Amino acid sequence: MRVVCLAGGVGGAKLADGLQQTLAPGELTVIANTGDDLERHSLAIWPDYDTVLYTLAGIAEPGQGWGIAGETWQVMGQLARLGEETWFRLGDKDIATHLYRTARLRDGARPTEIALDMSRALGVPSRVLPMADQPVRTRVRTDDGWLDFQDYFVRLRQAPDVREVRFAGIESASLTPECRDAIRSAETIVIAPSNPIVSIGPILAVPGLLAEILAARSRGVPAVGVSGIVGGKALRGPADRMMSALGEESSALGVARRYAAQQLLDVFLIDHQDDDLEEPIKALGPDVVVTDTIMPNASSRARLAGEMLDAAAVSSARRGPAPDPESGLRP
Ligand code: FO1
Repeated sequence: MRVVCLAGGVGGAKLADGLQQTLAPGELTVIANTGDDLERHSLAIWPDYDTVLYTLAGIAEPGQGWGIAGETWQVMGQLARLGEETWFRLGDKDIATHLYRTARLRDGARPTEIALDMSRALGVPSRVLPMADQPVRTRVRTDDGWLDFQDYFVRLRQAPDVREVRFAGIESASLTPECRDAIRSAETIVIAPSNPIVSIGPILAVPGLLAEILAARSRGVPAVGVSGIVGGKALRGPADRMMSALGEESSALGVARRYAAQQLLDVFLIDHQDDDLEEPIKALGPDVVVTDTIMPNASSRARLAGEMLDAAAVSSARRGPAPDPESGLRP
């Protein structure tokens, strides 16, 4: 069962871990958001990618969800003594990742190549791919003007209202052969419970990527998503406030509307707390499964991942073979 999972940071990493537990080695490919990437202290930092990588390698810091377990903070402490701004905190072990990556980039390696080498080195049985090899930077417009994403997210603790979101550089980004091949050979596409605007949004905005997913869907490959907004609140991060500020409904229905508008969903999983949204979401097109979507531990990650794959298989069997692209008729 070859699965492609589109993922942002912590929520995406948890679901990817559940999928990795459920699937055989090599069957999972994660396409990770790179819009959150930044350069600090002259180092190339890929927060969402690293969160997924560390989680799948079993070395993620369990409490905060990002960074490496058992970190020390000697380098940050010394940088602070030298008068550097240290609001974006990099642990000592994490810094090794950024040093390695920055050197490889300087030597001309492609980000995807570096990513695959890193996941191999850490013994990860899945493929974790950056969404593109070209730099894409998410920027948000607040009442005080445009901000880099991590300025908004970490330095300002997501306090300002977001009026507009832009993925700088997206027009020059292109689908990598690795992402294209993964989608072309996928038997199920999974959309993780990540922020639909700034985590899944940039991935879908990579030119050619959505078209590949839609082509897979038209071949009968099911696409399954799960809401990261439960009871109107984001499980983590600012997705709920962002959706409201952008005039969208901050709920599982709001998330489903986004994905359904892009023809992305065969089936959508929502939490028991949102069972009143089942019918309105079904009216948008996808099948709906109401379940427990919160993942407090490893076994709940595997359970949710398994339920998503089962729901995708049921939906695909119910819908039958894809329509003939010429006639629009099902065989
Ligand atoms: N998040 C924070 O809230 N504070 C930090 O200091 C911080 C540092 C950091 C360093 C490396 C890394 O890979 C992630 C880090 N994150 C930090 C998480 C990150 O900013 C966000 O979780 C994502 O960008 C949002 O998906």
